[in-house]
Amino acid sequence: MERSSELFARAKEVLPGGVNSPVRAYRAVGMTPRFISRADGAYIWDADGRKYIDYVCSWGPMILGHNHPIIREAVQKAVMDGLSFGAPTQREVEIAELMIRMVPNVEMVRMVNSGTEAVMSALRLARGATGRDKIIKFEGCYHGHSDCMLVKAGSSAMDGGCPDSAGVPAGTAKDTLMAQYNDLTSVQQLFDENPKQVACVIVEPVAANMGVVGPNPGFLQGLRDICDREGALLIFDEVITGFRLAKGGAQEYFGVRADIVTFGKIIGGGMPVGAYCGSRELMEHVAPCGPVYQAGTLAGNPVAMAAGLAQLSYLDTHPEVYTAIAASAEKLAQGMRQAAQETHAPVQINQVGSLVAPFFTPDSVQSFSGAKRSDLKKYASYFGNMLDRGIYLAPAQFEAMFVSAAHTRADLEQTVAAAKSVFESL
Ligand code: KE4
Repeated sequence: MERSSELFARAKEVLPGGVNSPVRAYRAVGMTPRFISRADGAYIWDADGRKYIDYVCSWGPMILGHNHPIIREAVQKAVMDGLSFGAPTQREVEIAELMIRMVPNVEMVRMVNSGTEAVMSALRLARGATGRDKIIKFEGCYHGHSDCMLVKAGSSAMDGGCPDSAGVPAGTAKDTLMAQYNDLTSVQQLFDENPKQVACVIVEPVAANMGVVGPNPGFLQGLRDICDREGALLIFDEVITGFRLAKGGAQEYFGVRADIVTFGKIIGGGMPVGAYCGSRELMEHVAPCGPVYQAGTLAGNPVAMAAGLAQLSYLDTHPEVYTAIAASAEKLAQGMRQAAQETHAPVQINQVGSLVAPFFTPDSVQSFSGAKRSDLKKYASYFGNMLDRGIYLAPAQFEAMFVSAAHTRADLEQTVAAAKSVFESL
């Protein structure tokens, strides 16, 4: 681990915490982060040459595995024509047409450069279209780092103990109202307390930034019904679930219609891409058509579009990927549950589609309060022991395991065996 240690020492001199995104610093698990030098298929190699089975998958984008030849070749070809023009290109039209074909209830797309930017823009659109200021989000859900979303946020905002970030003015935070995931009463109560003031409800259709917690039956449709009754917009933040749960994402998977859908991760194929989508009527509020301003130098970047178009086109023509990754995740989850039972370890394994997460608690986890009961010290110990066994997991409890089309049966069996040996030591 010498090379990673050396690099981390240097990194901490020039990057806050030695990283460009907090979760990568391994603070939640109290270890020196592994610096990664390359990746291929389901595997990554660290700077010291150690190989791991990768369940981070760049936090979701690598649904087909790393370094997929179709995506690599598309990028290599695109690069030959230039890196960026700041002008409209054919590929932006092609990927938007494809996304509209794959995703229900969307008629227009606006490309941005990250999930954060997609959510920030979607919230501005919701406020601009409704003329209302307040937003309802759910405690423990994470929607990127725009100011109004850094209120009781999930993901690594939880790890650093700063779910309410410094630097967010009270004037901003006051318009962000907090509900509880899987609790429709908490949502209705906020509408009752703020009549005709709520522009939108934003939700991760599957909460994957508190570990993985799926929606209870009726929860998402309940949000749809409340928003319809209250004249608010429903935003599905599908930065993780988009093009992962199904071709059409969570709207297709759960059969619930959102007004605005945000994407990231998978739609960039590993390159920096985000998007927000909705009906023509809504999206034509966005500049230059309408008064909601949003812009970006590298939005729709031709190389990034080439990567995203290659990945989405593959998913569109290979729908069998979805049944395969869900089956792999089910096998992984079942194997880990059996390992927990055989070792009498207090571990819950949640799984929705190709998303999996362990919680170190004897009780089932169906809410954020349940997720917070997980023993974080046990998670840290599990993480370190799994790393030693060649399994690369999220270095924090409040994340997800991402299963890709590249994970083989042998990879899954090796992962379950490693988990069992670690559970025995808990
Ligand atoms: P980005 O700005 O990181 O591209 O996307 C923000 C975002 C928005 N919405 C959801 C549901 C998300 O999960 C994310 C980002 N996910 C985290 C992982 N939990 C990215 C990893 C990181 O922060 O380094």
